[in-house]
Amino acid sequence: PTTIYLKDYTPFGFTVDDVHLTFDLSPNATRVTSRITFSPNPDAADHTFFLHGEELKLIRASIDGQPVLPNVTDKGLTCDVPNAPFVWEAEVEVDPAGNTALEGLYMSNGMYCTQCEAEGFRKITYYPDRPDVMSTFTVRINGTEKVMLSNGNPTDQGDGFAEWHDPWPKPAYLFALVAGDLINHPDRFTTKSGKDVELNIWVRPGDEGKCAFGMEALKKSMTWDEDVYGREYDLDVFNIVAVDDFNMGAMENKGLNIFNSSCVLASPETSTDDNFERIEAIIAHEYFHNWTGNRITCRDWFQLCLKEGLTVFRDAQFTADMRSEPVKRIRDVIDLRGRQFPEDNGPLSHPVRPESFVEINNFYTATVYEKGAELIGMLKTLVGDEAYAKALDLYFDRHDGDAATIEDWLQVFADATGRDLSQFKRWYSQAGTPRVAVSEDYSEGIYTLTLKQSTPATPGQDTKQPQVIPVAVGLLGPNGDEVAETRILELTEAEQSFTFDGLAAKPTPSILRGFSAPVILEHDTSSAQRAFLLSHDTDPFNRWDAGRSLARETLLTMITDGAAPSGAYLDGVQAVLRDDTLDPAYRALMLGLPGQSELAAALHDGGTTPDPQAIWSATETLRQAQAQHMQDLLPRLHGEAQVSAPYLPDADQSGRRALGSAALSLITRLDGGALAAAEYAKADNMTLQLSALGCLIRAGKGEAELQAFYDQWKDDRLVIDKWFGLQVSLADPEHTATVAQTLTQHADFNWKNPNRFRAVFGALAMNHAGFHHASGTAYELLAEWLIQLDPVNPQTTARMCSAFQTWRRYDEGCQTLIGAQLDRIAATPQLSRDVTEMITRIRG
Ligand code: DPP
Ligand code: ZN
Repeated sequence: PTTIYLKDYTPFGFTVDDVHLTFDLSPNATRVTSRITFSPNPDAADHTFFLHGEELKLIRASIDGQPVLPNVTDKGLTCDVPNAPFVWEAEVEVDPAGNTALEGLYMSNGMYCTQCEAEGFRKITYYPDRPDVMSTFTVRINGTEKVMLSNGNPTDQGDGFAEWHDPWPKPAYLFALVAGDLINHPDRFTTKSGKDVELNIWVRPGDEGKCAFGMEALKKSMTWDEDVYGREYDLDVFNIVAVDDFNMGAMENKGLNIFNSSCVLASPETSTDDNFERIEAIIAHEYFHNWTGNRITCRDWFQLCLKEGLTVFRDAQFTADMRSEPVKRIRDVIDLRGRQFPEDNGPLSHPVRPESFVEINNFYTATVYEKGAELIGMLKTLVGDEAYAKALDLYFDRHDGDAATIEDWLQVFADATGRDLSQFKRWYSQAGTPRVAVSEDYSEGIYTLTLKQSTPATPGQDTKQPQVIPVAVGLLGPNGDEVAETRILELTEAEQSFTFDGLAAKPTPSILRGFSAPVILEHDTSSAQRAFLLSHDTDPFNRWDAGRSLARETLLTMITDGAAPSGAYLDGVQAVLRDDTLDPAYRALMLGLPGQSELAAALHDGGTTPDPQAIWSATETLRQAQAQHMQDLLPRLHGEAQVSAPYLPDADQSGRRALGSAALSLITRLDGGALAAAEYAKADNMTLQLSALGCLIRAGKGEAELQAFYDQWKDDRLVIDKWFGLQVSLADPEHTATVAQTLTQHADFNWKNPNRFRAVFGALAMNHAGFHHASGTAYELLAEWLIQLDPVNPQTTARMCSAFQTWRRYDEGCQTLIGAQLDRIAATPQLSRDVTEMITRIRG
């Protein structure tokens, strides 16, 4: 396979002035006719006329009306062309019904749809399928489907056809087409400047009752982007379509967003509070791409973080504004530590802006998205809110209509603020999670904080340069009062000291407030100090994190020394949970424990080989201790969930349910499931129903409820995904692989549907002790199914390979077992480029 490098970028030899596409739809033989005006690109040195094209049957081609015979390979075609503007026409045939990879034009439940990011358009027609080639598109769809949609505005429609025109030049990855028997949930929105926009969410018949929440989220997103970023919508219509078979969450195609149905359809009976919050965030994310991604796109795929990091950052701001800022921040950091840190500290580690790839689909990662968003947050912290706003205005002004780079992005900040960002740029090129070691000194009223940064070697990067790390620090006095307000320390050297004076006594530092940088803090501090921060810190994030680090510390000593659960932790958390003035959602987060994979990483970092079984047992023991310790408090916490008002998936109600559910899971450890069974029986929304069912499964009960749940929901595919996932993720480690294996035999296990495949195998990989069971059966089961899925859907298969990325942490036995499965996958004939790259990188 060919490796593509950032340093090799050259512009395409031609510009595209306009694109006309005609689709004659037919399930196995859709004809696509393209008419494209090309002109020689004066900025390009190479004028080879190469058009990408894969899995296409070329019927005919012509230039300026004269038939031509291009040179066709399995990657595309070349052709001799005039040294002046010319009109290229081609007719190709594609097979949407046979397209199981869900890339290009394919069918899902009898409906036509497309996915072109990153490189799917080349499976629709011959084209320069690269993001820096932008053009207006005019599309005609001929077919018998009731609804036929494409990008932009509708221009004409009649019996058997529909025409669309998108006036905004766009790269081909933003092209979309949908045709099928769909029903719309319509609404309208008036922009700030008075433009009337028609909004639609299109779904399969039967799903029309699950669109209202998504529509509200869309309107809120539109208002928010006007208010906060000054960005208005720019077409007459905005369409969203829900599709069942989809490799990712959703796609921001211009004016025609296509969503995995799990990321848009919602109802209180079938969706949990977490589903609602996620749907709201994803709708916002895709909508925000209209400016950060579509109006300003990426020059090449190495710049993916330019649109994704920024758009994730924007959707996080939106969620914080709609709900609770500290709760959103804590949840994002849990996610970052749970998904991005393992990636950044293992064989798949790569910079936020990668410098090479074999298959770009393998780089839609937590590093590009979530660490990419952290970089935007740090930039904002470093320059301040006002300068950030000014820089963003300049970015939109200067680059509207461009295919831009990270250099362009940073230049805007440099110009708007006068700041030199050359050191900041290292965040984009250096992979790995920086460690920041803290030491303290106090004498004669002066407190000195010494910070030392280092980043471990990552694949291809043996040594690292110091990065600029904004460390937000506040100081607390002995009685818990804040004696120094939050100050941003800019750590730019390998080691640097910062002083605070005028202090009457040695303070307790609260470091990395709000998680001001995506680093691992190494601070050798006593549990008394952590407990002190847990009860006094004014920064809600650090207060939570103090509890988290106490939990981590006690779990680690339980695992390594067989110690008993720490009283300081149990008392400290109990005190926070008793405080009714605190947001229930926040208190629910306080009850959480570090993930078992995170504990494995911490052990490995400290030089101990993690034993997944021991980690699981310690976690169970600590949970049991929590339950006993808080026995008297739990009924009151559980009572928080009893909301008498009609169900609303808002921050207030969902926080109360989260706390109630966390309490129920502890109560189940004491009463054997009596309360959970009662709660299950009376639950009238999916959040409470699923949490009660989860408690029962964890307690080794709930067989009857599982069956009842299935019977109740067997016709709702999104709920049945939950049914599959829950059984695997909560299975006892001794039986996890068997449970997963049995479920793959279930009549409803439609493995070609990515949501269903992920429900089982995503959950298998997440069940840490079950996945890493010493028998190796889970590894074997996953490998077997990855091998089966690869020829059908390489993209989803490759994504799931990352389950093996942490394999070098574990003992030799595990490594041998996983190594054998990696070898087995690698030896599979005709393995896809996607999976080949993943396995090669994971094996190292
Ligand atoms: N660009 C999509 C998103 O992140 C994924 N393909 O919104
Ligand atoms: Zn995105």
